[in-house]
Amino acid sequence: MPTQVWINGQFFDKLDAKVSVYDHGLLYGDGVFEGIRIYSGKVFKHREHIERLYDSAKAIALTIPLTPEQMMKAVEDTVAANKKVDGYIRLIVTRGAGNLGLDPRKCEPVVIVIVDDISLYPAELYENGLEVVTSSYIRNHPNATNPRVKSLNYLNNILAKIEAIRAGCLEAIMLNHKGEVAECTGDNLFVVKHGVLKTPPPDAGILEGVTRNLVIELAKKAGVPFQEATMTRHDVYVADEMFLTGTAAEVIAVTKVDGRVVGSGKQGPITKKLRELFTKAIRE
Ligand code: PXG
Repeated sequence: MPTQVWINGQFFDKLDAKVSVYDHGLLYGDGVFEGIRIYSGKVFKHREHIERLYDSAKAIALTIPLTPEQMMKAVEDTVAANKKVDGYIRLIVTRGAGNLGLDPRKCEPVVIVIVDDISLYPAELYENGLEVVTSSYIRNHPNATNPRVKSLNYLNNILAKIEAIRAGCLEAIMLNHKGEVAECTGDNLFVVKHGVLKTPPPDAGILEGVTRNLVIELAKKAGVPFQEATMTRHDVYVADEMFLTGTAAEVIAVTKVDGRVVGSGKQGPITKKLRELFTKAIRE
């Protein structure tokens, strides 16, 4: 059976799952989304993702035509229809089809649930770590399209990603308008310095990642000293360890930044420990 995509309450075969060319999600990137994992047949951190989706929608004045409970059921139904045990859910709410103008008042929101697979970084990168560069594109100013909103407008991040790829890397660190470290193009960033785990605070211009929050919780439980900290590029250059977190990447070590070797040049001990705790958490 082809992949079944849920659109506004109906299932469509993948190739027949379509939206209007007048949809403001396509025309203007007007909408919000979530990326969620399915581990062992369970939707991972389902409520956290749904909550963030509704917060994102509220922030852009988009009323989702379902209650959170109905949304969760649509997700569960789509997972079941696709018989997915391990996979990836892309939940999208677009402003919907309107006319060719920015005014969203004629738009009827479209809710889409896609259940498919996710491609991981090659396994050896989880052992050896990623090399990253700092992007010349800064993260969006919080008074523009706020990074705390997971909106359909990812052009800024895509430009940073292209820059990373051109530099021979898979990820880029994005700074904020003050020159402070924010996050990567689709992952949050952590460093370890003198045994203390640090990550930028939400107001540094980041998406407050579900994986980020889980890793903080795991670190605290394991007794790893932790603080949210404002950081500059210098802090990542001189870090003892560095790693990224995200639904797609999970927890992955970074071993080189702008050509500088991070710590020992290998996945560090605290990163390793947190990766193990994360792996345990997704199995539970
Ligand atoms: N920052 C940004 C800008 C993101 O887009 C994260 C941090 C991590 O958040 P979570 O909640 O996932 O821990 C994200 C999430 C993809 C993909 O296809 C990207 C994300 C999630 C899932 C898939 O590249 N980004």
